[in-house]
Amino acid sequence: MKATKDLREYLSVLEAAGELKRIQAQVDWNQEAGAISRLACEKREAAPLFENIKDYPGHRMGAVLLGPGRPLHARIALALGQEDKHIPPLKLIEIVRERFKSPRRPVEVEAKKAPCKEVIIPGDRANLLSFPIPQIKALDCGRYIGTWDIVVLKDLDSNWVNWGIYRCMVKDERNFTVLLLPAFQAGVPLLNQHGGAIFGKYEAAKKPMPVALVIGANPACHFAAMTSFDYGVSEEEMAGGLYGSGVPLVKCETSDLMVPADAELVVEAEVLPGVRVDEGPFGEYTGHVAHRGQAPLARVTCITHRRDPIFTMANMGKPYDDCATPRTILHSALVKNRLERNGIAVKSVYYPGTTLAPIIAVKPAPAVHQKIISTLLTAQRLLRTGIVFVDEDVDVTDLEDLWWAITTRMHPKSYRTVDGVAAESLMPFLTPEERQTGESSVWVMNATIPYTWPEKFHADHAATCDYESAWSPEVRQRVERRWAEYGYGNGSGGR
Ligand SMILES: Cc1cc2nc3c(=O)[nH]c(=O)nc-3n(C[C@H](O)[C@H](O)[C@H](O)COP(=O)(O)O)c2cc1C
Ligand SMILES: [Mn+2]
Repeated sequence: MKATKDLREYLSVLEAAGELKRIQAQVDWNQEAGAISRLACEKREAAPLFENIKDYPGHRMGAVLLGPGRPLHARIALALGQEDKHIPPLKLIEIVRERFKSPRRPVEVEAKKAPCKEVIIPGDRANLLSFPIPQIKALDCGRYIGTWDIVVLKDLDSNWVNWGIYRCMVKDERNFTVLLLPAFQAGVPLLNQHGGAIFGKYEAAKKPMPVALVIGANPACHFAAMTSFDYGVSEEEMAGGLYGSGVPLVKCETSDLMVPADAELVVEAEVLPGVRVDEGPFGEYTGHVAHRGQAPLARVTCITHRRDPIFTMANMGKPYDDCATPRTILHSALVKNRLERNGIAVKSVYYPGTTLAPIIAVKPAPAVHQKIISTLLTAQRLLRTGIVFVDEDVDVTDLEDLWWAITTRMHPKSYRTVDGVAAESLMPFLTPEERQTGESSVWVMNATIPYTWPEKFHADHAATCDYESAWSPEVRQRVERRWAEYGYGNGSGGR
């Protein structure tokens, strides 16, 4: 089945699967919608669609629409067109891996056929505050228009178009901040974020940078925008890969940028060179606040939207939220493909939680672990706090299995760090010095049994002892055949 066509189709798929809750009671955009949707994440309740928002009659807002469900990845599976929301994560990762391998060029549609142009408001009449932009948390510094968004930018000196999900805060009716992180810090190229790298070029040329802030496109587009592809990769085409065909795009009114035609709301703007305003703190995907201080400012040039636009918000915080949940799948697929392209075949990759530290099951071989570390570090953002290597018998999606491997197979003295790697500036563990240099460390845990041990030594001291490994197939077949005869049922157990 294809990925869902637009946000509205996705909402009906969610509702049919018990993953959407329409809330008709009046809810305040100021903190209440934020608190409800965070509690829904923590309780794994259905995603709220607020249909009655204080001060905004007629407006609707969906929250945490790609957040944690039942099971965790239910909404990701549904957005990607899976009929069974219970599909195991490793299967979903394989599906995404294939789709990432077939990017598709977008398809241009005429403005009159683009739903996002049903209403066009020129810049001099535009008012951001006419939309129900939420103050999500008490500790956030303001109202965030861009959380579940796509920030569309075009490189200054090439045809590369970049999509990224970056947080954007409303400053007033016509201005908002975009958290574009500097491409360089203390002279060190970070390239952590492509938007910041592109803006750096405009700023050096003292030119305003056209930007389109897209809200409520089909989920495949947001998935592409939140995946940390390499510099120069087109998220537009990756969105087409995830979507199953080229995504329909339409030209902006006030720039040459192209935006998803099915989006609910598009804010066209210019980011001003040399201007910075206060931004932060903001509750972030690490489960901590991240305060940065200053961010570039964008001035609105036009707003276009669907009739009765549905506003959407993410609610970042301690896992799981709508960053961590999709990225456990997206980044696992990205990394497995990257390793494959570099000639390294691993059995499985999984990023639990915040997607900052992958668990990789790989057959031990000379130098394989170091090759994996090097391959991931060339990507800048795929290895940010640590990495765990496990043997192929470990289920990388099962944290109990992982902890068993770490506590029994990892030699305590093998724990190590790789120093001098690019720091992720939102990490709470960074020291004041590391925030200046942009350099930090990642840890490596090798929870695999050394492949160099003689077979007899391994068999006597380190062979696995579970049902699969400790009995012959004949004995197991007999036990399984007679299972009901012993009085056991067919249930799969309570774990
Ligand atoms: C809800 C949400 C908000 C995000 N906010 C930011 C942000 O403000 N700045 C940032 O650099 N990345 C942010 N990210 C992560 C980026 O989307 C991600 O790193 C992506 O790869 C950025 O695109 P780029 O690789 O083209 O720079 C956010 C992700 C999500 C899901
Ligand atoms: Mn990019």
